[in-house]
Amino acid sequence: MTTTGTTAVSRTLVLVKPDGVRRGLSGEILRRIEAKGYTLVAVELTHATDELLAQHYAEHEGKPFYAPLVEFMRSGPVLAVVAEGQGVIPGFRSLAGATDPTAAAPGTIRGDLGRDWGLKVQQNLVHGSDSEESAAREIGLWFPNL
Ligand code: IDP
Repeated sequence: MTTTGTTAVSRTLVLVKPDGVRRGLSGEILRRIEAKGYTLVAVELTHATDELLAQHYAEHEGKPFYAPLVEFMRSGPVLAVVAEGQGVIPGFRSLAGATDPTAAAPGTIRGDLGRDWGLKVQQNLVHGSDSEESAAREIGLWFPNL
């Protein structure tokens, strides 16, 4: 038997990216988060600024997909969400599935709902923090008053 051993309650930052909002999938994505048993702590529809995105994606600066990624994230509103629960950081990433929607397993958000649209950047519907440190940093960026 394997276990992730995550018993602590933590918080993660989820973004429904512009493709998810545009395609009317925000409700379905929130439904999956709640159906898993996580609690929604904050939800805000927002149009991200270049400055916010530069901070959010700082680790990817210099990579070939960085500029198209930021441009895509600026192409429409984003639904920013803080979700809370036991093991929510790895748990939401399991719900989201692999980065590439074509490779993402069925049953996951990206596997069930995402597609490879043949563009330069992967429009993969959602972002989820990848560690405790990232979650704290990203929640501070998107929800400075939380
Ligand atoms: P993640 O969102 O699954 O954590 P990251 O590696 O953190 O994936 O990349 C951030 C975002 O950058 C991805 O969600 C995707 O939109 C985009 N991206 C990552 N790798 C590539 C790539 O190789 N080509 C195009 N876009 C990419």
